[in-house]
Amino acid sequence: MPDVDRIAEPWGSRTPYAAGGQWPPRVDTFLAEGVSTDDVDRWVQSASLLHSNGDAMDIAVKDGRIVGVRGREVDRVNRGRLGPKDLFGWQANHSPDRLTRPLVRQDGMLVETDWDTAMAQVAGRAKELLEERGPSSVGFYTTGQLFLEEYYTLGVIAHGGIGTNHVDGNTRLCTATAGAALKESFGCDGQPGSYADLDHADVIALFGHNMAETQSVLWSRVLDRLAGPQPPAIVCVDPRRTAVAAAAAVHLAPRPGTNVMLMNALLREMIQHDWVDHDYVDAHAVGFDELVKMVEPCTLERAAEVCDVPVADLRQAARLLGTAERLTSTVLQGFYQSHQATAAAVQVNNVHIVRGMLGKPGCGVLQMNGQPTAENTREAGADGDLAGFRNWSNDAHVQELAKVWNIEPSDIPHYSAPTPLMQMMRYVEDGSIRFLYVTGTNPAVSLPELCRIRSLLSQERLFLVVQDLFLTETAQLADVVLPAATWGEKTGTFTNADRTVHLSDKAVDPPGEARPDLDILIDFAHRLDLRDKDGAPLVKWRTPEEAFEAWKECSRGRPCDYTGLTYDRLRGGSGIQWPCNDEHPDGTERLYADGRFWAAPDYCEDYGRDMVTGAPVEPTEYKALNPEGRAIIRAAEYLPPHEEPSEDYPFQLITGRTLFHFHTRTKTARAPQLQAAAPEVWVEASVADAARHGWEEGDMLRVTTPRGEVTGRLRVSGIREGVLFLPFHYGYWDTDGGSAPDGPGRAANELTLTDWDPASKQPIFKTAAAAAERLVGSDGGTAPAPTNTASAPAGADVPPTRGGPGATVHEKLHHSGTGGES
Ligand SMILES: Nc1nc2c(c(=O)[nH]1)N[C@H]1C(S)=C(S)[C@@H](COP(=O)(O)OP(=O)(O)OC[C@H]3O[C@@H](n4cnc5c(=O)[nH]c(N)nc54)[C@H](O)[C@@H]3O)O[C@H]1N2
Ligand SMILES: Nc1nc2c(c(=O)[nH]1)N[C@H]1C(S)=C(S)[C@@H](COP(=O)(O)OP(=O)(O)OC[C@H]3O[C@@H](n4cnc5c(=O)[nH]c(N)nc54)[C@H](O)[C@@H]3O)O[C@H]1N2
Ligand SMILES: [Mo]
Repeated sequence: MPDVDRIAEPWGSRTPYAAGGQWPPRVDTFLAEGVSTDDVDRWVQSASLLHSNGDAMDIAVKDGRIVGVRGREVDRVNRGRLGPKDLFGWQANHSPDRLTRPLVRQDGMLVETDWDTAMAQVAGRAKELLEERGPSSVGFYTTGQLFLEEYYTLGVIAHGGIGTNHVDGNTRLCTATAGAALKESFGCDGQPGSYADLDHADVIALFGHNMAETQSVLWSRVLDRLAGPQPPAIVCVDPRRTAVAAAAAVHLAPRPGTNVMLMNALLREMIQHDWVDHDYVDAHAVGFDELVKMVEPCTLERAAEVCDVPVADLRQAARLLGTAERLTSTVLQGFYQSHQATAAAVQVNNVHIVRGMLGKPGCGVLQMNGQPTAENTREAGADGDLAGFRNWSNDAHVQELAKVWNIEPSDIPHYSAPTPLMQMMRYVEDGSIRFLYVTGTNPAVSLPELCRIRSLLSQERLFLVVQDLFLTETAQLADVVLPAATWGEKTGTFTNADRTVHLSDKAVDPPGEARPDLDILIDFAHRLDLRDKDGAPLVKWRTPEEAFEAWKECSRGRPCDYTGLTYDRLRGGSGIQWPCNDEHPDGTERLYADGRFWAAPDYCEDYGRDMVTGAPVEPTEYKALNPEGRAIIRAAEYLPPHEEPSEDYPFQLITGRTLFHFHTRTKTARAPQLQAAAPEVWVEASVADAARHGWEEGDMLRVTTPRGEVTGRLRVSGIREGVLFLPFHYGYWDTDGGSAPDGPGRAANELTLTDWDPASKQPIFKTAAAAAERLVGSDGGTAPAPTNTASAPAGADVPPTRGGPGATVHEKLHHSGTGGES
């Protein structure tokens, strides 16, 4: 049983395996200092919360406190492995600065109060506004980090009770494009592929996805394939030299914002060589001819120029995609957070449709999620869509939902598409939304153009409710702050990026008076006296399990059918993939195995949108285009990014994440091993740009856009020339007392722009024009950036990132026929 420093070696020991084999187990355990396995009172089943991979784990409990975690060997997702955030992140639960009592604003200050007073204010203000201004004055902004039961309850309250169309999740910033791209191509959300496809693939292509850092356990699976017989070839499309790029057979590092051109050229090359499964396309798809026409002008030479990528590399990538026998693709923020997000993501679906590579082992497309429960936000309708992937523009779907909720169809807002978050913020700005209830997200750090966001969230006329664990940057602007229980302190289910449903059981009590989000939402519903059409309470459940049972009924007959699952079935073994029902009692590994899609006009979730204007496709138009419910090949023309470099702002700025932190760091900054690995913001620039400007590792740089500025030390990394990178984790809050040490000036979103993809409405975090200048020299210091990630130094001698004894993790390796210990 090796002991491994899992900050220094984030992916742990290798367990190589061959194509088509079973991924060998490896059980990772981390316990607090001084605690041994014998000391643990009980192990409570859960799954990881700090990304979308759904690594199954057991929580170790001793004397009513969480003292560690252990991976679950039986689970299909991770077979016992855990990533650095899984291993160390739980320590934040016990942070001394957790919120333990509700806070209300009095004479400008937030002061502690009791639950009754706080909730009376929340419900009271909502009622007043509903009477004076109607449902459109009320908005809800939630997350991808609560549980399914909580989203479903929130959706029932907002859509079924209050009747507002202003409901969205931070999934809008995250996986709105995953949902949109799946709807465009297959008529419905739902991940076609499965993680098990990685076991079979001979080519694995990652499009704008730094899997090594953002789904580190899934990357271990790829590394184990690479270390075994018949390794797959990796194709990486990313402007940074990530660990994925380093492992790739071909690394395309395009100019940010040129993904559609790149994809069109790859598709054109595939069509030219006739690497097309014509039988599949003829039988199961519409739109192929339009694609052929659209990509015709996009030669490799033209793409090489626009994307600034060598022709030979494009050719090699096209050959790999075109001749793979089993192709698995993943797509994430490098595609989703840009101006043609949906159009680009859809081209990856097109590669799979054109090659007939869907629904077979090794032939998956994974339009990834980012957050642990983002899938549930979308299924349950907390992102504004109607629960159960129902189509808001199909009256029959609205009627069906009204029946489930026992209300009138006219009570459910469906007169127009749901209001996306950035539009909700506009309504807050112009004063038509007067009440905003924020759960589990920190928009004062995570939304673009923070200067604007701060000013509109702190307006007098807006009543802002923030439900969180900590007094975040956003909570500090609130009128009422509600202390929530979190993972480990409440029970619920969640679904990862490959449709695997896990149960997370309560392990310990929440601190002080903190309450589960579900309880708070139900309390809110009762105080508003929301009722169904027979006068019974609209929200009829009290416990998570009752909420789950209610959700199951809502999901019945829909693609995300949960009717075959129970809490009991989810305990003890592996997570299970939906749909799980009478027809698929053990869940469903891959969708569309029979070439049949959920795209029939009367069943589909969405009729799609024009990917350039964003206008919804009319039902009649959709019926004419796709009467038989086939896969839809949607072609798109490349359009240049909206904000291009200029003389004043010569760089392209991209933002994103690093391995050791999660988002705005409310949890990972409170886990010492993770915080130490990346304690402060930094700026990345290329070797060529550093040389040109005479900059060196550790110099203090100021990065500016028309929206604001950020200062941080320079890391000269393997990023492409002309591009700067900033991690977006660092707000103005800090761990040493929740104050604002530097004030604004370190959050990447001071710099980003208010703009979005027309189809998915996902904001653009990955292309902005920026300037950079040196403020002071390095003085021998280095950037506070990890050395074993995409931020690895390109040349300078920087001490390697280590966790030390406090980061030692036990790994139990198995010796079996399929793999071995390294
Ligand atoms: N460690 C860690 N893991 C996480 C999270 C976290 O905060 N920390 N968050 C989770 C969440 S919610 C999400 S959404 C996922 C996100 O996971 P990822 O999408 O993998 O992460 P990002 O760093 O946002 O972006 C991925 C890559 O896109 C590249 N990129 C930027 N611009 C372009 C472009 O124009 N074209 C292409 N092709 N690539 C581009 C960047 O260089 C970056 O390496 O991670 C999840 N996992
Ligand atoms: N510049 C830039 N900006 C970005 C991105 C980027 O790549 N670049 N990525 C975007 C993406 S993909 C995402 S997902 C967003 C993430 O942005 P946010 O959602 O703002 O990030 P988090 O820090 O995860 O915020 C979650 C909040 O929920 C709280 N919380 C945790 N568990 C619970 C719970 O059980 N109940 C309640 N009530 N609260 C809880 C946490 O303390 C935290 O304050 O950021 C987006 N913003
Ligand atoms: Mo995300």
